[in-house]
Amino acid sequence: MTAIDVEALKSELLEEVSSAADLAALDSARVGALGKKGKITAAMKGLGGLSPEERKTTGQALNAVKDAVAEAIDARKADLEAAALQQQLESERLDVSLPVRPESRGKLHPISQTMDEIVAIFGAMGLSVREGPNIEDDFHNFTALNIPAEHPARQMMDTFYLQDENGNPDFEKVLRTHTSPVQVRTMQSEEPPIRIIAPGRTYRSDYDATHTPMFHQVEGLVIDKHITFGHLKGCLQEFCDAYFEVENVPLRFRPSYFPFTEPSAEVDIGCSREGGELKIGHYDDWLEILGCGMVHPKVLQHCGIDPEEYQGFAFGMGIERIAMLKYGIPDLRTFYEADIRWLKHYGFVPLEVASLERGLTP
Ligand code: 2U9
Repeated sequence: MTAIDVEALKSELLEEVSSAADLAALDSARVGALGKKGKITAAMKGLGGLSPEERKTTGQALNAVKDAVAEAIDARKADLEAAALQQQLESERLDVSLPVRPESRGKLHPISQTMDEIVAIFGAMGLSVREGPNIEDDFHNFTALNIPAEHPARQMMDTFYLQDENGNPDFEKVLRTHTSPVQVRTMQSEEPPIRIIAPGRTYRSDYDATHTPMFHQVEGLVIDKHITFGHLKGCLQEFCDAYFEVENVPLRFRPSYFPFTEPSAEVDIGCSREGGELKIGHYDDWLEILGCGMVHPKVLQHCGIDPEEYQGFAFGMGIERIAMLKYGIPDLRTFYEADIRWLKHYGFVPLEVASLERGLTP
């Protein structure tokens, strides 16, 4: 066995380590030097053929080479990792001086805004919100409201009748035609005094320029021991002044008929349509905005309230209609077209919540 040229082996291996261009090349240099089939391991195996003296010195020298190569690998690895990090920092640099991209904010739909305003106004008068199911039974939508079977009001309301999956003819569910069933349910489950409003979706099979199959209503109900038509007038006057932001809006109560109220009235507000522009206030024209009346004694009875002891008033209005009046929206159907340009134009800034203290509209 010839003597091993340890120095030559050392410089060859160190050269391989220092010339490794990346971590993968460095790893193959490591395997080639220190691995099971690596050059140092092979040289160690060759020691057996040397004289005892040479074996000792060469063995020590090979161990020193092994340590030197391992150390060089660690150092090269640290260099390569630092270089990779530096390169990543350069290529992923953030320019913090760039202005932020403009953020596109959503808007509140005019229906939501109008509902919030209505809730704020009646809330300040002590009425709180109740909700109920959109799918109703015949009793809550009709019978309790003094609209018995065969009553013409059932046809007038263009009801959507629902079927169960077996086509059972006794299945009597409907899409609610008004939010009145919410008040029926409240009277059934709560004790007077009752002071509530019921805003929500309602459904009628009707579609033209002024009717859509789904629309929104808000109804109000106040039940107590000595409630009069005077309370109704005061409540609606306060509502109209606050909602239209006009002091003492002229109100006109015209006698009308609803099965669930007696007496019943339709309410007009004073307005001017001169020059094609609608103005609300003390002018010589009138505009219908809502219906109302004293709750019919039969309705109180159906809901478990003694009409000898309690009476109350109720009112109802279409939310789209009063939103169109206040915000100058000319066409009902545009409420449901989900046209983003329409929403940007007629929508409201979210989080600027309607309140009487801050002004209803931002
Ligand atoms: C109960 C008792 C009475 C609610 C009322 C009206 C008059 C009314 C219409 C306005 C326009 C519906 O959206 S619209 O088509 N509503 O005119 N609503 S009194 O009366 C009730 C409700 C519930 C238990």
